[in-house]
Amino acid sequence: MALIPPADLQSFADHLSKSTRILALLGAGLSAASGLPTFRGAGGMWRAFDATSLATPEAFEEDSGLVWQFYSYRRHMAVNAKPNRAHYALAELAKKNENFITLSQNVDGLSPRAGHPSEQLHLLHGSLFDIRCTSFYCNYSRKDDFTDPIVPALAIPTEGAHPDPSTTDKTGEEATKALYDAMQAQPQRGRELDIADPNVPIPKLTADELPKCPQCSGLLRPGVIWFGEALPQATIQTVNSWIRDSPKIDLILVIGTSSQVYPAAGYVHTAREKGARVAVIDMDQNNVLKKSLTPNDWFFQGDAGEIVPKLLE
Ligand code: BV8
Ligand code: ZN
Repeated sequence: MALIPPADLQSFADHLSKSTRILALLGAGLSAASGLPTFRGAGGMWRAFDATSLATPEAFEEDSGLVWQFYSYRRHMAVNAKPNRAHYALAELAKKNENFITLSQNVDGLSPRAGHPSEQLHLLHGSLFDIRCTSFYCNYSRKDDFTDPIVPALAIPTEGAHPDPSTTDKTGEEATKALYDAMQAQPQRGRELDIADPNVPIPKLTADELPKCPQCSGLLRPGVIWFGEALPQATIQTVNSWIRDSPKIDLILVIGTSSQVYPAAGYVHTAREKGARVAVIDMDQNNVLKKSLTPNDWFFQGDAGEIVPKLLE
């Protein structure tokens, strides 16, 4: 149970009640209570890969099958997760106060699913459920595609569904036929294998098994912003004009983020420059922002899933 010192809760509640222009910056820690792994904590490793090393155009260029399996796994996890009480509390605050906007680094789709008004929710890093074409001249994209798996080859492997080729003593055509027959003989899919487990063999997918553009047959990619890619222009413009048009920002809530990723993390500094008091909600006592806080700010240590609803009720 997260313990919030009563005096901090009181001073925060007093300030919140007097605040009009409020910002929230969300990170993966907000969705931890929904069971989704964070990037840099324990969940930051996917198989033997550092998740951030797969979130790059270079990784996709090099092995789009591997990167698609990483994203298909995260789509599968996110589509089966539920928004937690903190997602709902932020959505309720946005409904009550049109001068409250949320900047989310999360791509898991949980804030939109919690009913957060979309004109007050800015997804700085895109969404797992937006898909777009990689062909240079093609502008095909689609939003909110929750199909899971998005193509059959990206289904989460299950026990027995892929007979092990090394078990057949046949070779060539005969072996392929034997494996195909074994596949057909599988009565139903077995237990889902934990494809995040480095010991589970990862299927080698060919380019034609990956999601294809219905317009130009080019390779589709997840509609997220990878490292080295610019954040969505329209989103940044909207957020920056909201900040520019704010004579003063009263409060910024910084929830479940290690504040390592820019330009997103830079919004804490921008808000402070506009007079905002800062409230950090994080599991980690040593969150990098902690040392920059003044006695006018707050640091609430614990699970955002528990603390945020308490702070906003
Ligand atoms: C850009 C989408 C320029 C994909 C993500 C060299 C070359 C190019 C760029 C750079 C460079 N060096 C630096 C940069 C900038 C780079 C960057 O910041 N790198 C960092 C790592 C140093 N940024 C970029 O590349 C950005 N683009 O700069 O473009 C440009 C300009 C013009 C033209 C061309 C280019 C793009 C950055 C976006 C990258 N995409 N995600 C995907 O998700 O797969 S970032 C990724 O990290 C996620 O979005 C994630 O949200 C984000 C931040 O991580 P956090 O959310 O903070 O998660 P983390 O695990 O780190 O922390 C969790 C926190 O929660 C912890 O504090 C933990 O204690 C806490 N917690 C855990 N459990 C709980 C909890 N708190 C509360 N309750 C709990 N239960
Ligand atoms: Zn296309």
